[in-house]
Amino acid sequence: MPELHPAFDWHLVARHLLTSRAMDDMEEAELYPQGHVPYQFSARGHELGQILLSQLLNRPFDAASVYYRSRPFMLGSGLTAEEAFACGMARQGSVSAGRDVGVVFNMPSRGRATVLPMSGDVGSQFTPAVGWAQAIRYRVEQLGESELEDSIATVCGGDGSVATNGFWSALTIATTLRLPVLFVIEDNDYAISVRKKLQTPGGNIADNLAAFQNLCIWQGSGTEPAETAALVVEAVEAIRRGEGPGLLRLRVPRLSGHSGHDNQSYKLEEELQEEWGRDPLPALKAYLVGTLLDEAGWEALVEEVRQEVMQAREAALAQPQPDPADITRYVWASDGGSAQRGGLAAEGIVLPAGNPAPQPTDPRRINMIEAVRRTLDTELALNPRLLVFGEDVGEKGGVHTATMELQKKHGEARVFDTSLSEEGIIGRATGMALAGLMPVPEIQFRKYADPATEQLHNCGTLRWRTANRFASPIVVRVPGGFGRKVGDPWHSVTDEVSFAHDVGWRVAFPSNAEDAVGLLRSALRGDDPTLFFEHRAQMDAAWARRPYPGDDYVIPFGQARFLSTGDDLTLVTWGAMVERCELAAREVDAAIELIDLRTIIPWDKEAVLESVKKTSKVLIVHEDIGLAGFGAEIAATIAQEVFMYLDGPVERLAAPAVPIPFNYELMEAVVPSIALIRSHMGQLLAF
Ligand SMILES: Cc1ncc(C[n+]2csc(CCOP(=O)(O)OP(=O)(O)O)c2C)c(N)n1
Repeated sequence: MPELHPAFDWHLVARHLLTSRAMDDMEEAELYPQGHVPYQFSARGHELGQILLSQLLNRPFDAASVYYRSRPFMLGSGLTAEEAFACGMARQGSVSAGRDVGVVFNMPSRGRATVLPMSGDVGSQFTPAVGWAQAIRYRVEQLGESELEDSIATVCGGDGSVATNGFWSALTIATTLRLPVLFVIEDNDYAISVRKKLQTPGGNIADNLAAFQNLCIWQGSGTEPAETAALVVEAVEAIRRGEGPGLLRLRVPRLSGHSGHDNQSYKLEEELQEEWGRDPLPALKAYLVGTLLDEAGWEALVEEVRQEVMQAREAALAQPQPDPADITRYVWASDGGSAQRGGLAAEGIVLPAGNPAPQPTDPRRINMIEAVRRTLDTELALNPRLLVFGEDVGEKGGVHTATMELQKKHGEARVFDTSLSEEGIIGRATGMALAGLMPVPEIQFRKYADPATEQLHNCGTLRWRTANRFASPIVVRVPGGFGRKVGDPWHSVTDEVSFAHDVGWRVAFPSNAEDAVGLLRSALRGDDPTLFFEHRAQMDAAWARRPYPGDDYVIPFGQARFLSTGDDLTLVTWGAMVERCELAAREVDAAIELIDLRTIIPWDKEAVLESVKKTSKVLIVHEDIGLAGFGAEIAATIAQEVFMYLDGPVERLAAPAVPIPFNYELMEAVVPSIALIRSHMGQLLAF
């Protein structure tokens, strides 16, 4: 009689596997056809390895970044069957309060792993997991939290997920930095209907990674209890001992369709039969009957679990529907207070509120780059959880020099270069913030945030999607915009409107050094994800230089600055256009009320509307293209809310819908010029 692997509570393994199976049965046979579960994902065939893994993740800072096939792992990590049903039924008691798909989970630790908020995008789970792993190391080595020493991060995905950018980005980060993270690939041969040979040559990612440096590899059956148990234990222990990172490939069958509506027509009959031959349920029964319990004991357990699952189903069905009145809550920290996990506030850390009055001690004016550098420097000194990173940010000090000397001063663990992957930079930052740090990544130029789009979206919506269980406040510095001497389609993009359209992001767009200090510091001490735009034309512009307003200076978001007041015309702008608007306004013989919004999200609606009520005429100027630019939002708000006060059309002046050109004359023809701003003001004043 074989010995049961001693690392596991096999009774619990059986219970969780039977629970998962009974839930899939009920959902497939009744709840999905009846419409109670609108979107069904079965884990049938995948259960064993997941449940075994869940039992090993018992250190206080262990984390798992899982995917939609991971419900057995969730049950093993403490999610109840009622909660799991409630998730599928989108009820109030679901882990997202009915906001997200039933298998898109999140869960603060219940004595086992913290389950990082999942996303629906395949592959997006990988880079936050390596961020968590890097945060473990940071907290142990830099913050002295030795009790976290052997904690690890794990991340699960299917054979299709190994083709994604996120997988490769995370693998690069994990192996170059030798992070304590285990990649678990549940290889079921298919990504919906696409066979795995299209995901990796030959179909076996573990074989293909054999030559990858700094990576331990294990692979084998995910359905044979003795073999799977030995593999999972070996892998987890090796990562805990610091031998990681590693990749564990478990071969499993997907015994149901990809999701509720998939009938698997693309699989041959023999293939289906072969897959059922690898069902882990009878294999587990054979492993346990005669060792842990007898045949009658097994049957009794099956029946007991079935009864429990039926009760859980009824309890979930009886749960209330979520209240539509709450649906806009939890986009921002201010909506519901700190999350249970993620950011500093969740760990009870309160940073000084700062002083909204500038207190310069030196009248000399610094440029915007120096303003950013000084603010990062003081906040690094104030907050030991703050980290600054990105491409060329470390030794070189950034291609825009904003981080010059910071690595020397604060050390390589806190100010560092990253691999060239924007998805990796932002996804890692998300994982670090979830682990209680304040990451401040730099994206080298606005255009190069493109590869990070998925991670930016998911970071922004994370608090809302988890109904405030988790938050991921990060501050992303993004230089961009036209240069004073040169522009081009790659380095001169602003496109701030797409960030404004990204749910959950605060967006700052300072025009000068003083505002840069106040807004950046406010973001760094805040609890929401923030995009901080650094305009290339303003970085060293004489106009933008100001005295340093002090180490405690903050500007609350959503408060515009009035550069001039007047009754004749309201001029609304931000970023580099503020300078041009001010120069243009000087040349006009009228009383212009010039408003620098300073932040796009939130924008100071009240200041703009009050001004328009007074002047009755408004011109909005921005350098991003006019087509669906942020000016359209402002114009629509004015038209809707103060229409009766208007004495002329709501005018917008912005770039035509083309990229910024390389040739200087062409560039100046695209970016709104002082002359053009002046002539638009003149026309509107004469209207
Ligand atoms: C970025 C992205 N592209 C496409 C999809 C649609 N989609 C959902 S699951 C899936 C297949 C994933 O297969 P695999 O990673 O092998 O996991 P399995 O479902 O087999 O467990 C696809 C294409 C998605 N969710 N995200």
